[in-house]
Order: sequence, then C-alpha cells, then structure tokens
Amino acid sequence: MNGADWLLAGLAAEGVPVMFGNPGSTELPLTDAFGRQDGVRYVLALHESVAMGMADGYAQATGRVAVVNVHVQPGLANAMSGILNAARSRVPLVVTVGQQVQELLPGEPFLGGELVRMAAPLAKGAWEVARAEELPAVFARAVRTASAHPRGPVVLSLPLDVQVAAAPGPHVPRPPAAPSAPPAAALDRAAAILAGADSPVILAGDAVVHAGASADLARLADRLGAPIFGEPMGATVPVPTDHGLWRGPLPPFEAAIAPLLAPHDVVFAVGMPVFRLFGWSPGPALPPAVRLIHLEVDPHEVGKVHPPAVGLVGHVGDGLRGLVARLGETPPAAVERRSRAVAATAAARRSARARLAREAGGPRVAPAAFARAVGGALGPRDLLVDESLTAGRGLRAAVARRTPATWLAHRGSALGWGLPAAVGAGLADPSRRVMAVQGDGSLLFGVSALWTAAHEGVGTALVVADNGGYEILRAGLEGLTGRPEGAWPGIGIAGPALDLVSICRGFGASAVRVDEPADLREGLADMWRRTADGPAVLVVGVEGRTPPVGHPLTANAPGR
Ligand SMILES: Cc1ncc(C[n+]2csc(CCOP(=O)(O)OP(=O)(O)O)c2C)c(N)n1
Ligand SMILES: [Mg+2]
Repeated sequence: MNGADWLLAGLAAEGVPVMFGNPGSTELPLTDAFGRQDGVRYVLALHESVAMGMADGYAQATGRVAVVNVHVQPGLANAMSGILNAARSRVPLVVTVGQQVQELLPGEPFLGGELVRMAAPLAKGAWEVARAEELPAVFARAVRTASAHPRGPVVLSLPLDVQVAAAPGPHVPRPPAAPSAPPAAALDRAAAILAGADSPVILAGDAVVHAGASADLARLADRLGAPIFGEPMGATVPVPTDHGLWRGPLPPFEAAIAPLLAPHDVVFAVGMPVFRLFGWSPGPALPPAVRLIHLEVDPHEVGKVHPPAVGLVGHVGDGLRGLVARLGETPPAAVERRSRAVAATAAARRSARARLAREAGGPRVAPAAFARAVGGALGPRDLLVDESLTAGRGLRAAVARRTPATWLAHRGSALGWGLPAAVGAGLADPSRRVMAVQGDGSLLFGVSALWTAAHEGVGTALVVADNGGYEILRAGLEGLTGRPEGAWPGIGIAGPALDLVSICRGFGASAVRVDEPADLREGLADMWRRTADGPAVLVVGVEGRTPPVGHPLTANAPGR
C-alpha cells in the first residue's frame, strides 16, 4: 500500500464513496490506485470548476464532506471559482491537489509550484503533506476542518513522492467537536430583549439549515409572532416556504433592506452575515434605533459590521432552543402579532403571484411566464437547483412549497455552479428528480457537466432561459447609468446565435427548444420523460427586460 492507496482507504473510512476530479501527470499514482480498491469511485469532470460544482451539489445534498482531486497549479487555478462558491455557501469540501516530486520544486518545474499560498485566501485551510508519515495527521485535520461548523472547502497538496511512498498506519475517522452552546448569560439577555420587543423580526441564513435547526427557528418565530426573512442570496431556505411567517429572502442592497426592517424594534439575525451585500446603495440597512441580536456559529461574523446589542456565538440550534425555552409561554400580544404577520404574509404572496400572472402574458415567453411554467413543473420532492439569474426572478413566487432539501440556489459568486451542482446532487441520490435552471450565459460556464451526467447515467433535467445575453448586466448598467441601453460591449452573446440545443446534444444530452408560450408546459413534461434516458435539456427562448439593478455610484455616493 502506498500513499495514494492510503488516501483512498482513508476516504472510504470517512464514508466518502466518490471522488470528483480531472487528472494529470501529478496524480497518476492516485489514478493507478483506484484500480486496486472499490471503496471510492472516480467521477470525471471535463473541467475543474465543473468537478467543484458537482462536489458542491453532492455535499449540499448529502450534508457530508465531498472530495475533489485536481491537477497541480493549473487544476487548482481552474478550481478556485468553486472553492470561492463553497466558501461562500459553507460547503464541506476536501480538494486534493497533485504536486511535483518535492526534490524538483527548487528548480520550478513545469508541473509543480506553490499550492498552499494559492488556495489560502479562499480556502478554510490549506496544507501540503511533506512526508507520507504526516498523512494521518494532515488528512484528519483536513476532513475535520472542512466539516466543522462553519463548514468550508480545504485544500490538501499531495506531492508525487508522498503518493508513492510506503503508507503509514490506517486512518481513524474522528468527527469534529460540535460547537458549544452560546453562553447562558448572553442567552438570558437576548431572551429578555426579545420578550420585551413590540415588533421583532427574524433574519435567518443558511447556517440554520446547516445546524439542522429549521424546526427550532419556526418555533421561535411562532413564539415571537415575528416574520422571518432569509439572508440575501441564501443558498437555501431556512424554513419550509409555506410557513405562515416566511417572507422570502432579503434583497442584497441596504437601501432595499432598510424599509423592510424599519417597522421593527428588534432584529434577531441567526446563522448569517449581517449583511453580505451585492453592491453599494444608500444605507444603513439597519435603522439606528433598532436593536440587533446576532446568533452565529462563525465568531468572525458577529459584530463585523453592525455591533449587536447581544452577540451569541455558538451552536445555532442550541441557541435557538435556549431562546425558545427562556421565552416560555406565548403571551396574547405575540399571538395577535403572529396572526397579523401571517395575514400580511399571505397577502404579500397573493400579490406576488398576481403580479407574476399579469407579467406572464404576451406573444413571447416572458421571464414571468418562464418562472410560472418551471414552478408548475416541479413536484414536492424534486430538487430545484437555481442559477437562472433574471429569468428565474419570479421562481420563488411561482413554485409550490420548497424545503431546505428541495431548493438550492447560487450565492452570486462564480457562475458555472448550477448544472454541475444538480448533477452532483443527482449522483448523491439517483431516486429523486433534480432540475437545474440556468441562464444561457451562466450555462456555458459549466455545460460540460452534461457529459458527466450522460457518462454516469444521471438523468438531470436542465431548463435554460435563453435571452441571448447577460440581461442581469444590462439591468445593472441601467441601474448604474439610468439608461436602458448604451454602447455596451460584452452584454450580448447572440451574434452569432449560440445553438444551445446542439451544444447540449454534443455533450450527450437530449435537448429540445421551445419559443412559443403555448409549448412550454408540454416541453417541460417531455423533458422530465426524457430524463429516463440520461440528462435532458429544454432550451426556452425568453424575451423581456428586468427592472434596473443597483444604484448610480457617482451621483449618490459622496466621496466615491
Ligand atoms: C465566473 C464568473 N464570471 C463572470 C460573472 C459575472 N456575471 C454575473 S451574471 C452574468 C451573466 C449571466 O447571464 P445569464 O446566465 O444568461 O443570465 P441573464 O442575466 O441573462 O438572466 C455574468 C457574466 C460571474 N458572476 N462569475
Ligand atoms: Mg441570459
């Protein structure tokens, strides 16, 4: 047994059945080792960012560490976008990277170079294994670091000489210690403020889901009679979306957050940064009179921008349960507040659906019509993986009940995550239907995942909103300049028109295009049927503009 065999045995011992990757000469001992065992299967991606997206979807679908292997500096460079996405979404990934024989490194060989420093700014941790004897300690630390909350991607550099050296003793899996509960005294203070609030509001992020604490969050919201907003551009939903107090995610701009928080005297933010914004707008998001209570597993986030009246660092589930226990019986005022909030939520949902219905008409497929059709094609157990940018804006209003297990969204970092993540989630559980929704532009960053899906026999459904360009950036330019059009390069991708159907077929998927609103429903039904034979694509011609995004910087931002 050599170092490469040891690594695969270690992964098998950790219960990791799949390694995603794209190989090169610095990983050949590892490639060779796959044939000597059957605990871990290799899933080939045609580009490292696709391998990363697949591992990301696999990890988010299973809630467990997923593993990727890439090829020395070029492979790591290509994987960095996926490391960024995983860091933003707190996804537990171990990325192993082949490294040149260490003896050659001083000569700066072709296949070799600094990996740890390359990964450092984005990865949660990065280490190089200098000797095979270090493998047990460094590998155990990598898995533990990736899977300890807040989770994240780590990088492990494996020199060729370590891969071929005699293996050390076997790996013994040891899960990381769970975060401890927030301090009791701080919970007491937070509970007292919440109990005295006239109009509390809850902001909840992905870390609630990572802690398995959705039901605890719902209990606290019910006890307080407080509406729940999601964090801006969250990867998932913190409670099932049919909960009477769920108001959808916050917008990612301060100017748009402020009016939503203004009616409230206490803001309870849990399991999220306060706030990860998309761009500048006039702030602040938190009205000055408001009192903030912030419960987070990541100490770095508490007080980072907005100093809380009470900061609670620790296990998100323990914190929520601690607050519910301290608050006790629901007083009549909270019961009343709850029924008002539930009525307001229902009214907001009705008006969002009515607006979508109004905007869905017309001779072409409008974004609203696209969202309604896609929403209508999803069953309660189907997983929706959303990287649809503008055409999917209406999806949240259009789709029926989603839970943390049936909704995964792009966090607005590196494009090319969606389709690969859907394929990864499909590999994790072949028994469930998975649908990726992509824009035409974002699709092309990760389209080769279709080949892996076809190769692995994964029937991923893919719906593409083809609007001939980067509509979100046109809308951003309109927000910036106040003009809907301009001499803007780099926004249209329709000259020449991309033949997305042929492109998808070229990767081994079945693909059909529809442009008529009347054909959309049947097109989607037909797509699901085609998934029986592998990845199945429906390209939809979508027309229609998105309202301006963002704010003018020069006019409204003094000193910028
Ligand atoms: C790796 C990467 N490169 C570039 C961008 C910038 N970007 C954000 S959205 C976008 C265009 C998306 O186009 P499409 O998927 O067609 O959606 P649409 O805007 O048309 O709805 C681009 C290029 C990014 N987020 N990530
Ligand atoms: Mg587009």
